[in-house]
Amino acid sequence: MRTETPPLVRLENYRPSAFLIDRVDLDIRLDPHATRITAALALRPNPAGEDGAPLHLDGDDLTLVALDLDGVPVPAGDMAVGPSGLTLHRPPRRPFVLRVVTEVDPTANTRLMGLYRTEGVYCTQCEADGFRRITYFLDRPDVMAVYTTRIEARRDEAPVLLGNGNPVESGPVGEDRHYAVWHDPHPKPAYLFAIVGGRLGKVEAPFRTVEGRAVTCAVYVEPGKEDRAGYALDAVIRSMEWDERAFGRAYDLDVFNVVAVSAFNMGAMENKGLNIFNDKYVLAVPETATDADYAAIEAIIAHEYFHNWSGNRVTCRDWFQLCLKEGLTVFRDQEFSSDMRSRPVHRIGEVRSLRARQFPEDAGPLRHPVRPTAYAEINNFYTATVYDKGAEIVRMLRTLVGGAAFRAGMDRYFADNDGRAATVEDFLAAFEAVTGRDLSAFARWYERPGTPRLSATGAYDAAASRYTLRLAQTLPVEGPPLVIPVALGLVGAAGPLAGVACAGVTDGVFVLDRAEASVVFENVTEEPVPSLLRDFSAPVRLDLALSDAQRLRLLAHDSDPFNRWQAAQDVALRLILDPDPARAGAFAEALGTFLDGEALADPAFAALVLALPTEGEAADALPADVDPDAIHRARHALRAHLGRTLRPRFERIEAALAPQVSAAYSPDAASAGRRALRNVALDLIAAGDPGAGAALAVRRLDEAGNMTDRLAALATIAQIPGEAREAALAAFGRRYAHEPLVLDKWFAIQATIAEPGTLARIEALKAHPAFAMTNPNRVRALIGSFSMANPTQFARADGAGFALVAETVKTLDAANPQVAARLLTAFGSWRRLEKNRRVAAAEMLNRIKAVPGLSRDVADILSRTMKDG
Ligand code: B3K
Ligand code: ZN
Repeated sequence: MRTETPPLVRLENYRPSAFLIDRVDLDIRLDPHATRITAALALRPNPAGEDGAPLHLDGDDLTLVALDLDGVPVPAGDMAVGPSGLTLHRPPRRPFVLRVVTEVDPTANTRLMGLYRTEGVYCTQCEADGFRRITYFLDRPDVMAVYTTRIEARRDEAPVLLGNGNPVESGPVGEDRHYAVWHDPHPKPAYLFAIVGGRLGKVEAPFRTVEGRAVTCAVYVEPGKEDRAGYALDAVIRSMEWDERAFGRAYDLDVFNVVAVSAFNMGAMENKGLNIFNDKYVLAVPETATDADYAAIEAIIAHEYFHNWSGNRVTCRDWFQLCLKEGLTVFRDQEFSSDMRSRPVHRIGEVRSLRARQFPEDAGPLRHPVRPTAYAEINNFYTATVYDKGAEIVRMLRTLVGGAAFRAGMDRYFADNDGRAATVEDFLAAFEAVTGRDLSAFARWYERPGTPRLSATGAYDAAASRYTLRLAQTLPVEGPPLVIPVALGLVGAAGPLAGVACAGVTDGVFVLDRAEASVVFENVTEEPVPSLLRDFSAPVRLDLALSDAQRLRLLAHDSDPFNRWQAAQDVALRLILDPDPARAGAFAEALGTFLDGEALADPAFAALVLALPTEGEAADALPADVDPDAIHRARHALRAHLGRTLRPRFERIEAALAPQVSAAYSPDAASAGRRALRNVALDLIAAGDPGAGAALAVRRLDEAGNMTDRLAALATIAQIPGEAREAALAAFGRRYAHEPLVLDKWFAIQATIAEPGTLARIEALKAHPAFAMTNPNRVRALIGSFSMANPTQFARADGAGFALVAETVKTLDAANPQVAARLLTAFGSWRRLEKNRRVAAAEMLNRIKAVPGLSRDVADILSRTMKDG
């Protein structure tokens, strides 16, 4: 057993490394069970580091074969080797070369960190601390070196050998082996190191950078699946073009490789010149991938590519600065997707996901600042807070300084920090330098945990034609106020009010940098409805008491698409939390008018307006004692009401869209929007009339020419008990028996059926030949979807849902702690449940706690989840 509450690493204890490594020469002989790694490390004392310190190299699960210093074996008495690394007691005070020979077993590596094998392919994952599972090293991001990597393997086992940087040479070794040498001229931290070896097919395309460099871009996949790699390759090319145009960032190597592997702990990894991807985010053809998959592939390809500048050329000084690369890169990929698709529709999607994942995190025991100040296990900090709230901070910064100054600040940041390991302070300093502004108050966003509340009250003085808005901010944790950009406007009975004057509002934005402030609008000739936080200008919770009628005015007339959507969400949320037939009727009527007017003009937007807040969002809006069954019932009743009242509209929409939807599949945003609207309509028809809905869904399943429509129909019928459902599920399972990524969708749909029988269904699916605890995608599809997207069954009052997830966490922890820990975060909101469920959750957490030898990953999440208060 390691320890119950793992020790903390603290930001305040950061010290520069006592040694630096300038060059790394690696020779890696791939072997399924005994891969041998020879590393020549050119070390020197760090002038900024502690003088006279011993040299401690990190290591994890390594067999040390040999160690010599400047060609002389290191005597046993001069060193110590332990489970966390290797120490040289008296290292030289001058530059020297340490040659380290280690051996690892990639086949036995079930943690999927370091060097491992998946479906016979050798690959690596080094972020955050996997390189120490390959060789002994200063495994910290502020130690940056130039790497040359020679990889050798049996030709039949690994005909393709890839490394970071540019290919230098390759050739045969004896009868049946071969080698390849790769050189990466850009100094990088060890977490960006990668190699791949295996049988892989590829598609490739040339790209010429704005600086004139000829680049070959390639996407490697399982042989035979090359036809599924085209969309990802196209997304690479579009990302390269966009980063040149939008941020002035050009690519800097002769090759850019993407490799898809089947077992991967996360989505993808931005290794220099050799991005390694979960195949879920690469492989796509219309028969197996949905519109959402295409959009995710585009976004993640872009995200990893954009890291080449925001993360790789400029990296992080230490892991506390993780948001420096992640928040910024999420912001960059969001901007890319917004340019490729519909900006307002994309923004709504970003906010939905922020509210679904980050808001609950920020309100529960796993809450932490965007820049944490302490961690026990850094891999547990790749969170929605660091990524998505981190991106919101960058977005607010752009709103505050304006587009032109933002671009100038980004240019300055890249210029000043290129080749360096930087901090959040360095980032903000670039914007201070170009704008002359003091951003120290804004910087609090990085430090203050919890979601701020913004409350607003308005008063209209008809005689003076004046409207006064009082804004106040409160934070869950005491402290000085935040700088909150509030984009706003006033909406009259027929549309946004023009000719209104307001001091303190620039380009439609008021900056609230005090606890409270008043905003006074003059020339207001009718009582307005305020439209606040347009485009979701800050990641806060807004308290603004409006009537349904006022909100529905915003839906009908606001100029800001985000707030139009938000208005419908707000009305729906109130109806879920506080059902009322009369108000539901008025809501349905307003939606009907909206659909008549614009559904066909912007189907993607209309589909979002019809998508009610999720059960999770409804739970998140309650202060305590959450009863998921009550929420489910109320939400379903509202859906059923809309389905019945709006059915003629839905049928008209269906008829109008049918010809376009049945045309040849194209993944573009407009076509996806049409499919989305038609599928939401189907789902609401089914909510209102399950019999008719099931029949329609069966017909759609037969007719569907692509996975988007087929899966939507399956998801609809899955929530309607009966023989038709069982037949549809069985047929789908047979049809895609040999398509693991499609079976994942099938697992997920069944895991999210809101019925008590789901537990037995999941137990049966665990025995399905395609299910494997060793593949994170399978676990996430079946168990992760259950815990994250089936609140009534996960949080069953009898505790059986919690038990299922707890059992999985316990089993998985021995093999893959990172995935186990991530699964455990589903318990993050347990204290907000009603009493019986709370007691049941506590019991399961205690059961996990009693398991001897928990990993640091799981022990860390567990101890924070269980901490009082
Ligand atoms: N940087 C990786 C995530 C690494 C997670 C390590 N536990 C992918 C990304 O955010 O781009
Ligand atoms: Zn990233």
